[in-house]
This record gives sequence, structure tokens and C-alpha cells, in this order.
Amino acid sequence: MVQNADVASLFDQIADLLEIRGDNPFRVRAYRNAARTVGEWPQNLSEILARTGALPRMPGIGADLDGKIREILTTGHLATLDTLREAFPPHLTDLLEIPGLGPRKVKTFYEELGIHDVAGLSRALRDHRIAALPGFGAKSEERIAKSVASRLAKVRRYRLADAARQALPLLDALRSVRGVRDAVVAGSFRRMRETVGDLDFLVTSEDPGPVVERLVGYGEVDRILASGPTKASVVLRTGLQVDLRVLPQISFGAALVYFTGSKPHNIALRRLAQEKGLKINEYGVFRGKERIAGSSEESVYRALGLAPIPPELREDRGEIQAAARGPLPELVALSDLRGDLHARAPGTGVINGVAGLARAARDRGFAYLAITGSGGKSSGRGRPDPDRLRAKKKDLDPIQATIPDVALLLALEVEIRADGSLGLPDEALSDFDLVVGAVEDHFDLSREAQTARVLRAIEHPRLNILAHPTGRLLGEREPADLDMLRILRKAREHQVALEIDARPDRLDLPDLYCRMAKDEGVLLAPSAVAQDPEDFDNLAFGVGQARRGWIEKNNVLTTRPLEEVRRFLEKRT
Ligand code: DGT
Ligand code: CA
Ligand code: CA
Repeated sequence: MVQNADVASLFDQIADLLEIRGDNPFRVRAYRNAARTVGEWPQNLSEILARTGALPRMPGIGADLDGKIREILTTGHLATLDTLREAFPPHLTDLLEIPGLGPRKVKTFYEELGIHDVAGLSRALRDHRIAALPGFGAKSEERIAKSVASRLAKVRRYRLADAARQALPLLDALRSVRGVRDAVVAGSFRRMRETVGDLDFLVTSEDPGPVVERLVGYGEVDRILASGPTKASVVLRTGLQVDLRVLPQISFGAALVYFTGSKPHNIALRRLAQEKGLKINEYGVFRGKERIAGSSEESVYRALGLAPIPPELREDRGEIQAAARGPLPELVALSDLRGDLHARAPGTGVINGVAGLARAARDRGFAYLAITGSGGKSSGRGRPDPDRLRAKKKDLDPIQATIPDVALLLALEVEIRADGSLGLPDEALSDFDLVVGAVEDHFDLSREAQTARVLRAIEHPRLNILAHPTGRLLGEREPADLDMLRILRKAREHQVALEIDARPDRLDLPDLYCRMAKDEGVLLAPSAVAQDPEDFDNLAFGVGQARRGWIEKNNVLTTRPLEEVRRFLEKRT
């Protein structure tokens, strides 16, 4: 369901682009005002439209904007914006978020120096090309450089897997303190967001002092920001901040809800409590002075008339309305997975490498594992050699013999070229159990061209899985500009599954697209893309994205038995 904030964001983007283009200021202002009105509107417009067939009358929203809001609510996008975007590079508007940079300066940077994203601006600053621009000079260049640096520092977020590597030993350390009953990492970490800003530890104990001492004395601590009787904040050597709260068992549930967040979810809960004449805070749920819930999370949600809500869903994306109607979907769990369709045989020592991966798969209770030979550009120098890949099939036989409980499939990973053709001739694709296609370059094509490229690849009769569909690299590369709805519909039509690449820097397919995939009936395939046995540990984070996308067991291809997977791969129904 489209949220009011999504509508507001599209209107803001129009205003940004119109401003960069130097459009009529009144028109820009109309979009800005509409963005604010819609963003602050107390009811979900999408729901109102669905229920009543009309939008409420809103100040400053005339017939034209009313039509545009309907267009967004019903189609998920806005043709006016799509047309406008075609005229600009996709990340140009990121520059507007840098303090001190308005549309006029961004326009100058773009037109004079071809700067179209923050990275480009950083390079220009380093080479002192900004100071050389008419009307700028060394002083203003320095000011801009400071803004860029502070913005980059402020938005520094840590990948979920990296945060986990730091959180888990600390969690163990806190759990081992005498008197500690429960210890969890709440916040965005518990919600399995793809990146976290900091770690929020909650510990229950009747004796908080030693818990706080353990944290501030922890070996990885670089500096102590604050330390009190029941709470502390520290920064680890990596720069990651840790917030700790120690509390009595009786309010553990309420504190878990409060500090797991998200903030929008909490705000919505508080509003719901008010409607019911209740009060909710980190200590419990109260009717007047009487405390009616708080020791467990379940008690808190029940007291508000809600089914318990899994942490991954707590983003105010419709979970509260759904929990008021009845139980939430049973989300897919790591233990539901029966295999992985994308593991990588290292170039040399194939036998040892594959055997290690197969044993790791067996230890996880997997029934199948696809080993991927790379046939595209990523195979390195020279032309792809289908014969060499075919030879790998024989390599698998002796390994299969020693590890009979995991069926080893042979997959081919093939590049999707810029025009959407596959990087190997059709004959080469037929000898494999499955074909995994991936975009590996030209991430900056226009939305239209990028979408057409992927659509064409999906139409290829041999393609089974679209790997890391958006190409995002967390903190490094934005997702490619794609019309995901069209891609999902095409994937459904051609029996292609979308991968959730669980590698720490990808987590691609992102949560919102997972949810779209579910709505469109497209199957997902979480994959560790393992090269080493321990890489399979990352599957937990891939499943986290799926859970954030409301994915259930039956939406996932690899929760199915081998025979069903084979039928899917052979494109029989
Ligand atoms: P992060 O750390 O940026 O990845 O995101 P979170 O969600 O972990 O946010 P954080 O660490 O600032 O706070 C943890 C939770 O505490 C947050 O999800 C909700 C709750 N919280 C923090 N500040 C407020 C607030 O002002 N109001 C309410 N209702 N909840 C808050
Ligand atoms: Ca946090
Ligand atoms: Ca925090």
C-alpha cells in the first residue's frame, strides 16, 4: 500500500527537479506545499481512496494535484516525475541534501562541471575545480567541502552483518554478568534493517551497576560518551555507537517495544493507545494509574487490541492495521530453507572448494545446492569457455558420491548485457540445471533502458533466476533505476525467481521489493552466494530482508523440496 509519505516524497522530488531546471517558483511552491499537506495528513490516503473512491478535500490541493495523488496511489508512480527524471541523472538531487547547496548551485555544478552525484562533487572538491568556477572561490569551496564531509560522517551507517559481528560478542559479555536475566539488541538491528546507525542494548537485572561497568570496561570501547546508574553510551573502536539500558524484568516487554521501534511504529502505537484511553511508554501500558501490561511484548500488543507484531514488520507500513484485524502472516524463517541455488566454485581447487560448500550445506540440513560456474564477463580474461564449464559437471560427480544427502546442481551464471541479451550463446545455456542472470555493469542507464534490459533477459527461455536484481552496494552504489513492477510481472509470466543476495554489502532484493514480489506472485530465492562455508551464515540477513518484506514460506522457492524446484527450473508448471 502506498503511504502518504511516499506521495509527499514524489512531490518533493518534482519540486527539486523543477527548481534545478529553473522553473516557475509558484509551481515549485505548489508542489512543496502539497508534499507537506499530504505528508502530514492524519489518515492513510490510499485506504480512504480504496474505501470511498475519493480523496478528502485538502487545502491547496486542486483538481490537478488531486489527479496526481490518485495516479500515485493507484499506479505507484507519477508520469510527470518520470518524464522529468529522464532529463536528469538519477542522483543529482542527492546534492540538494548537502547543507548550503541549493538548486542554483547544483545546476551550476551539473552544467559547468558535469557533477551529478555526491561522489562526483567530492572529486571536484579534491581537484579544486569548484574554486575555479565563476562566483565561487577558495572560501566557498572550503565551506562546501566541510558540508560534504560532515554529511558523509553523519549518515555513516553500518552494514547489518558488520554490526552483528560486533554486537554478538558484546551480548555474550553482558549476558555473563551476574544477575542478568535477559539481554537483547533492540533498535534497527532487531528489525533487521540492512544498515544500522547504532546498537541499542537492553538488559534486565535487579543490579544494574555491574552491567554498566562491563560495558564501559569492554575491550573494544574507544570512548565513553555517557555513563549513569542504569544506562551508558560508548563508541567502539570501529566508530559504532552502543547505547545500553538496564531495567527491571517487569517492564522488559514495554522497553523492548519502545527501543525496538521504529519511531514511526512507536508513534502509531501511541496514537492507538490514546484512542483506547490508554497510555503507553517504555515502562508499560496504563489505564489511568493502573498498569495493565508490560512484562512481555505480547502483553503490550494484546493490551492495545493487536496481535503480536514481529520486529521486522515494525515500520508503520500497515502492520498495525493488519494486527488489529487478526494474526499477522507467519514470516519465513531461516530454518525453512532447504537449499541454496547460487554458490560459487572458486576458479582453482574446484574439488576442495565445492566439497567444503557441500558439507556446509549438509550441516545446515539443506537438500540441494547449486554450484555456479561463471560464464559471463566476470569469469575474467578472454572469451567465456562453455566447454570448460561443461567439464565441471564431471567434477561434481565424485563430490556428490561422498555427500549423497545434498543434491548438487550445476548452475551457470551469465551476465546480462546492456541490451538485455545474455553473455553466452544460447547453445551454451542448455547444459545446466539452471541459469542465473545478473546485471554487472552499466548501472547508470536511464530507468527506461535499464528496465527494458532486464525485461528482455527475463524473456530468455533459459533464464531461471535474476541475481542481485537492483545491483545496489550498501553505502557505495545506489540501486539501479528500475520499474520493478514491470519486472516482477514479467518474471511471474516467464517463471523466473528473484534472488535475495544475502552478501553483507548487498541484501538485494531490498525489503520493499520483496513485498511487491509477494503481491505479484513472484518467488524469491535467498542465497548466500557462498564462496566459503562460513558465508552461509549470511543467509540469516537475506531472510531478514524477506521477513521485512512480509514474505512467507510459500513465497520462497528454496523452501520447497528438490522435485518442486526442478519443475520450476524446467519451466514446467
Ligand atoms: P538506527 O540506530 O538509526 O539504525 O535506528 P533505530 O531505529 O535503532 O533508532 P535509535 O537507535 O535512534 O532508537 C532506537 C529506538 O528507540 C527507535 O527505533 C525508537 C525508539 N526511540 C528513539 N527515539 C524516540 C523518540 O523520540 N520517540 C519514540 N517514540 N521512540 C523513540
Ligand atoms: Ca539504533
Ligand atoms: Ca540508539
